[in-house]
Amino acid sequence: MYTLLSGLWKYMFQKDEYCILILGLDNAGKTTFLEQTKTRFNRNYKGMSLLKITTTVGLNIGTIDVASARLMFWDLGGQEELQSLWDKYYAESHGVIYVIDSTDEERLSESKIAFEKMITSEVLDGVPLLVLANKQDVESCLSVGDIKTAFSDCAPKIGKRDCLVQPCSALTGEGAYNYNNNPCI
Ligand SMILES: Nc1nc2c(ncn2[C@@H]2O[C@H](COP(=O)(O)OP(=O)(O)OP(=O)(O)O)[C@@H](O)[C@H]2O)c(=O)[nH]1
Ligand SMILES: [Mg+2]
Repeated sequence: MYTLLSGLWKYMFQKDEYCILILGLDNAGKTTFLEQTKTRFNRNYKGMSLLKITTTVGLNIGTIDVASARLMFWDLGGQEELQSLWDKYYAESHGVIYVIDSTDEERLSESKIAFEKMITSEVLDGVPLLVLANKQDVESCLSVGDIKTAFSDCAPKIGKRDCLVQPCSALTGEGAYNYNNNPCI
Protein backbone atom coordinates (compact mmCIF):
# COMPACT_ATOMS: atom_id res chain seq x y z
CA MET A 1 0.00 0.00 0.00
CA TYR A 2 2.81 2.41 0.97
CA THR A 3 4.65 1.63 -2.29
CA LEU A 4 1.50 2.30 -4.27
CA LEU A 5 0.87 5.60 -2.50
CA SER A 6 4.47 6.77 -2.80
CA GLY A 7 4.43 5.82 -6.50
CA LEU A 8 1.27 7.85 -6.99
CA TRP A 9 2.74 10.78 -5.06
CA LYS A 10 5.88 10.72 -7.22
CA TYR A 11 3.82 10.45 -10.41
CA MET A 12 1.77 13.49 -9.47
CA PHE A 13 4.41 15.76 -8.00
CA GLN A 14 7.85 14.72 -9.19
CA LYS A 15 9.28 17.16 -11.71
CA ASP A 16 11.11 16.24 -14.89
CA GLU A 17 14.76 17.19 -14.41
CA TYR A 18 16.94 18.72 -17.09
CA CYS A 19 20.63 19.63 -16.98
CA ILE A 20 21.70 22.83 -18.71
CA LEU A 21 25.36 23.69 -19.24
CA ILE A 22 26.46 27.33 -19.09
CA LEU A 23 29.61 27.76 -21.17
CA GLY A 24 31.66 30.61 -22.58
CA LEU A 25 35.02 32.30 -22.06
CA ASP A 26 36.09 33.55 -18.65
CA ASN A 27 34.65 36.99 -17.85
CA ALA A 28 31.69 36.44 -20.22
CA GLY A 29 29.23 36.67 -17.31
CA LYS A 30 28.16 33.03 -16.82
CA THR A 31 28.14 33.04 -13.03
CA THR A 32 26.46 36.44 -12.94
CA PHE A 33 23.77 35.04 -15.24
CA LEU A 34 23.31 31.99 -13.01
CA GLU A 35 23.04 34.09 -9.84
CA GLN A 36 20.60 36.49 -11.54
CA THR A 37 18.50 33.52 -12.72
CA LYS A 38 18.44 31.92 -9.25
CA THR A 39 17.44 35.22 -7.66
CA ARG A 40 14.60 35.72 -10.13
CA PHE A 41 13.18 32.21 -10.08
CA ASN A 42 13.73 31.11 -6.47
CA ARG A 43 11.47 33.19 -4.28
CA ASN A 44 13.46 33.01 -1.05
CA TYR A 45 16.91 32.89 -2.55
CA LYS A 46 19.25 35.47 -1.06
CA GLY A 47 22.22 35.34 -3.39
CA MET A 48 25.54 37.06 -3.05
CA SER A 49 25.99 40.54 -4.48
CA LEU A 50 26.48 40.12 -8.23
CA LEU A 51 29.39 42.54 -8.10
CA LYS A 52 31.27 40.28 -5.69
CA ILE A 53 31.37 37.28 -8.03
CA THR A 54 34.88 36.14 -8.84
CA THR A 55 36.23 33.83 -11.53
CA THR A 56 35.01 30.22 -11.32
CA VAL A 57 37.54 27.50 -10.70
CA GLY A 58 35.60 24.29 -11.19
CA LEU A 59 31.85 24.70 -11.41
CA ASN A 60 28.79 26.27 -9.80
CA ILE A 61 25.49 24.46 -9.65
CA GLY A 62 22.07 26.10 -9.45
CA THR A 63 18.54 24.74 -9.63
CA ILE A 64 15.27 26.43 -10.54
CA ASP A 65 11.74 25.11 -11.00
CA VAL A 66 9.77 26.22 -14.04
CA ALA A 67 6.23 24.84 -14.26
CA SER A 68 6.58 21.06 -14.07
CA ALA A 69 10.28 21.06 -14.90
CA ARG A 70 13.33 21.31 -12.67
CA LEU A 71 16.31 22.88 -14.42
CA MET A 72 19.74 22.16 -13.05
CA PHE A 73 22.40 24.56 -14.31
CA TRP A 74 26.08 23.69 -14.41
CA ASP A 75 28.15 26.84 -14.75
CA LEU A 76 31.67 25.81 -15.75
CA GLY A 77 34.81 27.94 -15.48
CA GLY A 78 35.74 29.47 -18.83
CA GLN A 79 39.48 30.01 -18.44
CA GLU A 80 41.52 28.34 -21.17
CA GLU A 81 42.86 25.55 -18.98
CA LEU A 82 39.35 24.80 -17.69
CA GLN A 83 37.77 24.57 -21.16
CA SER A 84 39.26 21.09 -21.56
CA LEU A 85 36.87 19.97 -18.77
CA TRP A 86 33.70 21.10 -20.57
CA ASP A 87 33.27 17.93 -22.60
CA LYS A 88 33.15 15.79 -19.44
CA TYR A 89 29.68 17.23 -18.86
CA TYR A 90 28.30 17.00 -22.42
CA ALA A 91 26.79 13.52 -22.13
CA GLU A 92 24.55 14.57 -19.22
CA SER A 93 23.28 17.82 -20.70
CA HIS A 94 19.86 18.53 -22.23
CA GLY A 95 20.69 22.06 -23.33
CA VAL A 96 23.57 24.54 -23.56
CA ILE A 97 23.65 28.24 -22.82
CA TYR A 98 26.69 29.85 -24.44
CA VAL A 99 27.53 33.28 -23.04
CA ILE A 100 29.42 35.90 -25.08
CA ASP A 101 30.85 39.14 -23.69
CA SER A 102 29.47 41.70 -26.17
CA THR A 103 31.89 44.33 -24.87
CA ASP A 104 35.01 42.32 -25.68
CA GLU A 105 35.57 42.58 -29.41
CA GLU A 106 39.21 41.55 -28.99
CA ARG A 107 38.29 38.12 -27.66
CA LEU A 108 35.36 37.48 -29.99
CA SER A 109 37.41 35.23 -32.28
CA GLU A 110 38.67 33.29 -29.24
CA SER A 111 35.05 32.86 -28.14
CA LYS A 112 34.11 31.70 -31.62
CA ILE A 113 36.82 29.02 -31.57
CA ALA A 114 35.57 27.70 -28.21
CA PHE A 115 31.97 27.81 -29.49
CA GLU A 116 32.86 25.97 -32.67
CA LYS A 117 34.71 23.27 -30.75
CA MET A 118 31.71 22.81 -28.49
CA ILE A 119 29.04 22.62 -31.24
CA THR A 120 31.06 20.16 -33.30
CA SER A 121 31.19 17.69 -30.43
CA GLU A 122 29.21 14.61 -31.48
CA VAL A 123 27.97 14.12 -27.93
CA LEU A 124 26.10 17.43 -28.15
CA ASP A 125 24.56 16.63 -31.52
CA GLY A 126 20.97 17.96 -31.58
CA VAL A 127 21.15 19.49 -28.09
CA PRO A 128 19.31 22.87 -28.08
CA LEU A 129 21.44 25.97 -27.83
CA LEU A 130 20.82 29.41 -26.37
CA VAL A 131 23.48 32.00 -27.21
CA LEU A 132 23.50 35.02 -24.91
CA ALA A 133 25.02 38.23 -26.20
CA ASN A 134 25.68 39.48 -22.68
CA LYS A 135 26.53 42.91 -21.23
CA GLN A 136 24.05 44.75 -23.44
CA ASP A 137 23.74 47.36 -20.66
CA VAL A 138 27.13 48.74 -21.77
CA GLU A 139 26.49 51.40 -24.36
CA SER A 140 29.47 50.65 -26.58
CA CYS A 141 28.78 46.89 -26.76
CA LEU A 142 28.54 44.88 -29.97
CA SER A 143 25.01 44.26 -31.24
CA VAL A 144 23.56 40.84 -31.90
CA GLY A 145 24.02 41.59 -35.62
CA ASP A 146 27.76 42.18 -35.10
CA ILE A 147 28.09 38.94 -33.16
CA LYS A 148 26.13 36.96 -35.72
CA THR A 149 28.41 38.28 -38.45
CA ALA A 150 31.51 37.30 -36.48
CA PHE A 151 30.11 33.81 -35.87
CA SER A 152 28.54 33.38 -39.33
CA ASP A 153 30.80 30.54 -40.49
CA CYS A 154 29.60 28.47 -37.49
CA ALA A 155 26.04 28.43 -38.89
CA PRO A 156 26.35 25.22 -40.95
CA LYS A 157 27.84 23.42 -37.94
CA ILE A 158 24.85 24.23 -35.74
CA GLY A 159 22.86 21.78 -37.84
CA LYS A 160 19.19 21.17 -37.18
CA ARG A 161 19.21 21.77 -33.45
CA ASP A 162 17.07 24.54 -31.94
CA CYS A 163 19.16 27.67 -31.59
CA LEU A 164 18.31 31.15 -30.36
CA VAL A 165 20.53 34.21 -29.99
CA GLN A 166 19.38 36.45 -27.18
CA PRO A 167 20.80 39.85 -26.20
CA CYS A 168 20.79 40.32 -22.44
CA SER A 169 22.40 41.84 -19.41
CA ALA A 170 23.08 39.30 -16.69
CA LEU A 171 23.93 42.18 -14.38
CA THR A 172 20.63 44.06 -14.67
CA GLY A 173 18.52 41.01 -15.49
CA GLU A 174 17.24 42.52 -18.70
CA GLY A 175 16.92 40.25 -21.67
CA ALA A 176 13.99 38.06 -22.47
CA TYR A 177 11.42 40.83 -22.48
CA ASN A 178 13.46 43.89 -23.21
CA TYR A 179 15.34 42.96 -26.34
CA ASN A 180 14.23 41.18 -29.50
CA ASN A 181 14.75 37.45 -29.98
CA ASN A 182 16.97 36.43 -32.87
CA PRO A 183 16.34 32.95 -34.24
CA CYS A 184 19.85 31.76 -35.07
CA ILE A 185 23.45 32.59 -35.89
N1 LIG B 1 28.26 45.49 -17.41
C1 LIG B 1 28.06 44.19 -17.24
N2 LIG B 1 28.97 43.45 -16.59
C2 LIG B 1 28.73 42.13 -16.44
C3 LIG B 1 27.56 41.51 -16.93
N3 LIG B 1 27.62 40.20 -16.63
C4 LIG B 1 28.78 40.01 -15.96
N4 LIG B 1 29.45 41.18 -15.86
C5 LIG B 1 30.76 41.38 -15.21
O1 LIG B 1 31.72 40.59 -15.89
C6 LIG B 1 32.68 40.07 -14.97
C7 LIG B 1 32.76 38.57 -15.10
O2 LIG B 1 31.54 37.98 -14.69
P1 LIG B 1 31.44 36.44 -14.27
O3 LIG B 1 30.00 36.14 -14.07
O4 LIG B 1 32.36 36.13 -13.15
O5 LIG B 1 32.01 35.74 -15.59
P2 LIG B 1 32.21 34.18 -15.86
O6 LIG B 1 31.80 33.96 -17.27
O7 LIG B 1 31.50 33.38 -14.83
O8 LIG B 1 33.78 34.00 -15.75
P3 LIG B 1 34.59 32.66 -15.33
O9 LIG B 1 34.01 32.15 -14.07
O10 LIG B 1 36.01 33.12 -15.14
O11 LIG B 1 34.48 31.69 -16.46
C8 LIG B 1 32.23 40.55 -13.58
O12 LIG B 1 32.95 41.71 -13.27
C9 LIG B 1 30.76 40.88 -13.78
O13 LIG B 1 30.26 41.87 -12.89
C10 LIG B 1 26.59 42.33 -17.61
O14 LIG B 1 25.54 41.89 -18.08
N5 LIG B 1 26.91 43.66 -17.73
MG1 LIG C 1 32.13 32.04 -13.37
